[in-house]
Amino acid sequence: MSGAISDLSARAILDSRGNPTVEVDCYVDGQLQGRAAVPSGASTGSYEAIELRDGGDLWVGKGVTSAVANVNGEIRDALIGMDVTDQESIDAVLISLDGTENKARLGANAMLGVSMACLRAASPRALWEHIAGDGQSSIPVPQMNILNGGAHAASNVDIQEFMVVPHGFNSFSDALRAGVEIYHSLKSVLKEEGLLGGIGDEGGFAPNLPRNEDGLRLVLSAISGAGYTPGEQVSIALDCAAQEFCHDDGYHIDGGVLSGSELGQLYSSWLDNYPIVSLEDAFGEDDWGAWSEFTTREGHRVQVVGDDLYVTNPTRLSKGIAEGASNAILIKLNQIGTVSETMRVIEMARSAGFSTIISHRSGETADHMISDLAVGTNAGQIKTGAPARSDRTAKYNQLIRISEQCDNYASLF
Ligand code: 2PG
Ligand code: MG
Repeated sequence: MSGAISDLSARAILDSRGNPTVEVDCYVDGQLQGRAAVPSGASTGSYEAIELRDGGDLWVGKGVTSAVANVNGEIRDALIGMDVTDQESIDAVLISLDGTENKARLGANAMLGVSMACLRAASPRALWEHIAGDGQSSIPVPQMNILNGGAHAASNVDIQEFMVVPHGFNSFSDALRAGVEIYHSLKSVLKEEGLLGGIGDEGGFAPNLPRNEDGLRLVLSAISGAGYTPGEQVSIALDCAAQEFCHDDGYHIDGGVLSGSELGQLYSSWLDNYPIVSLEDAFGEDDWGAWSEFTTREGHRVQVVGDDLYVTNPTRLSKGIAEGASNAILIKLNQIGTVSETMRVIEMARSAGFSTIISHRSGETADHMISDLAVGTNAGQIKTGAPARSDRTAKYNQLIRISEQCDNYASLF
């Protein structure tokens, strides 16, 4: 939709954890053309772009009044009249207006809300088609987080996410159905073992477990219990979010303290015994040596994914590429704060032969732009939580809609 931005208007709405977040409306030639809402993390990397929060007592310190005011004031004034289809220039103006390295002044939440709303407003057709342009598109293979731990649960489990990856199917709908059946199967398995309790932030079950490895065992029996062949049809992905249990003296896991090398050995034993295809944030965000050691040894048999390690930041990604720290990257719009910068990081990863996984945050809204982004950039994979709770199913449901038009289901191998 070509045309000039005639207005931008932001408000605070609620996210899936009950915290305020920024929603932005973009008007083109007087018409509302694009609306977008910003997600928010819990296990955030310290190198992420800064999410502006008010602090103080209101909203438990999580208010976004100043971020909203930045959109409705300074940002609106700077962008009015710009061509809404010129995403690069819009984002460049946002970045120079902010003037900081990490978007701390205007807030990455304010800036991303605007950047996303403009992307939507600029799309005359389905968003994924607009993003794809003349390029390839595909429906991504999902990583579905069915057992939650770490910062997303009140349990004793250190590993943050136990996910199933339904890769052995010819269509997205078959893959999604398998994931859903396994989610329900896990519920039965947990019930049988007397472990059924709460739900974590991403809609997965959140039991207390004797050891982290029990999560693998339970997910494995959920896969078989649903009638699928582990490893062939459905495999396991983990997001360890290891920064969360990385302390000065080492990694605190299963009641012990391990060095980076020892933790890598523990993961290797899991790779020997379980059909794990992807391992995210296996080590802390500054433990580059452990990352490279592990990727050199295991990168041939597992996807090693940097999330907090890279924070969708080109400088950190280029270090990771140079050092062979991983072979894949998790992509989150709000870690870097604009659409254009996110696109450039996806391109950079792809040129280095890294696989790309487009990701939600643990705090989400009904906005499903990441589904279109994953399809339109031909990312190959998406990570967007359990197939439960509207904030998560919004993304899967958008992929169902898109797959009526796009029948190219990505393959993992
Ligand atoms: C992650 C994300 C999403 P958070 O670590 O990958 O699952 O969690 O948004 O809390 O950083
Ligand atoms: Mg992660």
